[in-house]
Amino acid sequence: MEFVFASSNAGKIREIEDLIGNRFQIRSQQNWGIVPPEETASTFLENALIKARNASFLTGLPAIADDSGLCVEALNGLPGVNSANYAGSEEIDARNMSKLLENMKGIENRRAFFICTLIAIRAPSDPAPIAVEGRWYGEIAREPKGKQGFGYDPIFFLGELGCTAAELEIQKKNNLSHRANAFKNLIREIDGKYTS
Ligand code: ITT
Repeated sequence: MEFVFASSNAGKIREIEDLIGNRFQIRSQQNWGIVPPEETASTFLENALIKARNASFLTGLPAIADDSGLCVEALNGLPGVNSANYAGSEEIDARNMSKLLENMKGIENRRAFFICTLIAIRAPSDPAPIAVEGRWYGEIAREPKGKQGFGYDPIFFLGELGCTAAELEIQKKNNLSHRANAFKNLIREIDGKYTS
């Protein structure tokens, strides 16, 4: 079965290519030159649905969308659905991290989690989307460290490993991450629910 992946984020696309392997075919919406829709909703679930419907409508294919972000306990879940644009409309990872570190100055509770919500639909009008999620718990570091990954990985500290997510090789991140867990759930659901 072939899906369009409703994302234009190069970091996500790299990770999901590794996660999906050859279980089913998946091609980024960038292959069709699709302009990402505005993510106007206040939940990951709704924004994933907006992206999946847009890509499915424009390609005529079943679609998978990933809406994800970082939720910080002491900031009541921020940056949350605005993780990509936390420091402004241009997505620049370094600026987003600086703003978050600035807002965390003097805060001792550093607990946070990444969340990945995935949606699969067979068509834009699919009345029964598959929806799954994965979470990854850690802490906000005091300064960025590491060069792997993308987004907030350099300031996402994993206590049990003693390093940030950006210090992990992609395969290691893909064993542990919110996206890895969500994709495991998605593959199980698709195997059980889609027969062709
Ligand atoms: P698409 O909508 O085109 O997929 P996007 O980057 O706008 O790309 P989201 O709206 O889902 O995607 O925002 C996700 C943001 O959350 C992303 O830009 C990062 O800042 C952050 N994020 C999500 N997963 C992450 C990860 O595994 N590591 C680091 N940061 C992550």
